[in-house]
Amino acid sequence: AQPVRLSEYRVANHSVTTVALDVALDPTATRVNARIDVVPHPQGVAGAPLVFDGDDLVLVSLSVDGVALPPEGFEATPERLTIFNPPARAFALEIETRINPEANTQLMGLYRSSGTFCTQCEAEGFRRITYFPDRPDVLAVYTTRIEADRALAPVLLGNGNLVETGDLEDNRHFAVWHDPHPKPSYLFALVGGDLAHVEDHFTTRSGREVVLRIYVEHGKEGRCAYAMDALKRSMRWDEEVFGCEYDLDIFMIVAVGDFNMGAMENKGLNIFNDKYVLALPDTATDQDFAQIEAIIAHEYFHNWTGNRITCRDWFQLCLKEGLTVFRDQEFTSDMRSRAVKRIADVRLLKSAQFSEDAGPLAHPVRPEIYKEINNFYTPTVYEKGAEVIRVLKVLIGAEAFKTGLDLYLKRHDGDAATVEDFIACFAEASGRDLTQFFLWYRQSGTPDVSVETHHDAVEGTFTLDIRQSLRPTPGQSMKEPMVIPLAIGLLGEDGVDRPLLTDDGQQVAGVVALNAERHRFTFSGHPTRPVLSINRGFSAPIRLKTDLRREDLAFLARHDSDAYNRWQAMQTLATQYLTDASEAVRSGGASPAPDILLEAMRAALAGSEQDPAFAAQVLTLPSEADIAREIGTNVDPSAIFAARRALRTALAQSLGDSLSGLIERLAPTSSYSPDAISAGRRALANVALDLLAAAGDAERLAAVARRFHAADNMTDRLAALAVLVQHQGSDREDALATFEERFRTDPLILDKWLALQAGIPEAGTLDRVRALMSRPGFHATNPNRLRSLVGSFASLNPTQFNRIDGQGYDFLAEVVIGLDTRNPQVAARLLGAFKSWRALEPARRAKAEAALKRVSETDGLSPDVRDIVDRSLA
Ligand code: BAL
Ligand code: ZN
Repeated sequence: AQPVRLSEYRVANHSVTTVALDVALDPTATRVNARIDVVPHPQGVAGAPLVFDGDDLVLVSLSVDGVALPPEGFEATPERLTIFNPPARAFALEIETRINPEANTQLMGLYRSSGTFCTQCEAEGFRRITYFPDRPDVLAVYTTRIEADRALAPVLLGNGNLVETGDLEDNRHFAVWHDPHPKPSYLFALVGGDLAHVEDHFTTRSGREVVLRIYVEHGKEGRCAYAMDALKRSMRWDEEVFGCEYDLDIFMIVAVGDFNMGAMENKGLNIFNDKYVLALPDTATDQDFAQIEAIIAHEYFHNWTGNRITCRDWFQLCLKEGLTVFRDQEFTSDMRSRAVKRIADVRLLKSAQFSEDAGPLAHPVRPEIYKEINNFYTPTVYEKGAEVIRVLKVLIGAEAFKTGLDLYLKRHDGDAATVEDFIACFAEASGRDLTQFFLWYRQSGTPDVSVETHHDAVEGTFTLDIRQSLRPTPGQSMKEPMVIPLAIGLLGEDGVDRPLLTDDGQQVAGVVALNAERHRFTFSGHPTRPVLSINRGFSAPIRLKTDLRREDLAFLARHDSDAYNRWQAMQTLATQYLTDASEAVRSGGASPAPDILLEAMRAALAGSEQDPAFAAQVLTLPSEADIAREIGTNVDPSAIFAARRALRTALAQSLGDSLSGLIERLAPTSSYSPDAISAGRRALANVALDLLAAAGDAERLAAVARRFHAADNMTDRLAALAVLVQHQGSDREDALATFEERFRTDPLILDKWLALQAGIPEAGTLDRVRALMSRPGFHATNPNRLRSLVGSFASLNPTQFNRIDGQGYDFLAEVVIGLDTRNPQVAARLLGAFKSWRALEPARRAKAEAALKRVSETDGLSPDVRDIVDRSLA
């Protein structure tokens, strides 16, 4: 495939004002009649041929203003429709195509999921339904008529408002939907099937009555209450916090089982992976409830940031995704705990995005070139995209930020906008030149910031010498210094923040901004050495090195007024210990003494019941992947695992009594509720349980097994099972069998069971995963099943994916090659698990490279997998 470049953006030569689609649903031969009102674009090339996109299409007929075009007047291939001499004025194009939803295993365009007809058009799926200028800057008003056999599809849904329904001959019926808001084709959707629904209502702040419906498979209606409640809270919150009001008479969510993404924000008709809709205490964990709340909110928030204001081209994807993630993060922070949400977001950013930024798939938040846009729905676009907006807010202040955002929502309503349009609103609102800030969108890679401190007891000054650098990343060998806001505090011996005074005695706010490679900041009024707390709240997405001593980190973990940095201090302490210990395992030397870390953990445990959700985060050690990322090169996953396991054993032995006592005190006194406070108590109890059992003590494991059997909710049941599967023994297999028996008819729940088994850090796991793939209930075409089993194995089981014999890599390569012909998007996503292969020690690196080369040498790879494998090997 030819690369697409931002620098080559041109308006479409032909734009579209209205689209009337008439779709006669049939499992294998759906007929699509599209009447498309076309106008030559005033800035397009005059007299240019009309070129519409297609993908796997069969043209049946074509006319212009009601007159069939002669064969010499056009060319139709599966990928393109070209009309050589279109009228130089507005005209109506009528296109009939025939498509086969049943055969659509890519799950892009119109396809069937368990018998339900549904669509996925972002990014380029609409062209699999009809020929169209399938690009986000072509905005049109859509009317969709859908007809089908009533028995096959009694429910027919489209974008916008329902305007007509009726019966037809032969037991067929139809529905007509009209969406008055001009939209790009990627937001088109339709659904037809035999679905149940639950209904509720919402009155917007200006008095619009909105019907809310969630459509699910029959029998699942009872699992929608939490999603519906989350939707209503999202709608109210968006009015109150961002001034965004809903703009149609109905808002619908349809849950389907086969879905490439998490969910999709089609106008008025969100289509969701059912994983992010269905929840009851017995079927969903606290984490599931939280994710449902966040994703319902995210898709709903797109109604303004994405739909009312869309993207000019796919390079601007972060314009809607980064901003909408930022908005859903704020929503969750308001609904739950801001500090805990911040920690969870930073954990995700570091594990998914920092690792991407450090490897061969690194790309800027706003890429400038792509071969396959599906591969750019990445943590960099989403999570770093949100972080960059947070950096902007810290830099210009909350007030100017709000003014800028209000301006953006007003000025660009109805536009297909760019990141430049967005930033211009904040430059105007703040009166600041944001040229340097824009580097956050242009330069890939995570900035390294190092801080050296110096205390002068005689002068009473404390000096920070700060240096920033940015390593080369693919396509970017030279980098410019970034603007980096660092929120700071200086703690006195009593643990209280001291005033921040410059050397001439002026008090300064708690943020210093870097804009050059080196900076020196001097603070006065410090006869004794203060302890530096820096990058509070993770004010910038950087890799930070300081000269803080272990005692300082333990002090910060206890006293920092910034909750995020209390957590970060403990993480840094544990990470430093574990990187040293991993090195010791590898070299056969003695591991360092973990005394300071143990004491810090003991202190955290003692105060844990004041804020259980926060304490659960503090007591969770850095993951093996976190430690690998910190080590950076020549990584040996087995050594990391051994070091981490030894530390967990030491913690279990040292803190055992406190952990047992805590678990007892946190025992629930009332029935399950998914609220944040109750979830926090469960989280802390389950972190304690996991640590307590870490030494593999038989009595403790038996207690975990009892807890598994007695659990009255999925959170506690799964947490206990997760502990048991980490330890060999009959309890493990018994518990797995009990779980399977109980939930064997529910694939979404069995996904959790698959994921736990895929994560077992033992040599037998690969065989287990292969066996699970062959079991009758495993549908190897369903993205959720694949992600749970294969995705978990490749991304969450470092020792087994990185087996020294290379079989983990071979397995993933084999799955990707097999899947690629059916679902390239999911195949490419799974292949992304190789993103850190170059950081491995030489023996594993060679095996990973060989597996990647095998994929690369496979004939007929999809553009999706070809793009990932080529970039991975480059
Ligand atoms: N637009 C794709 C799904 C999402 O980010 O909401
Ligand atoms: Zn989104």
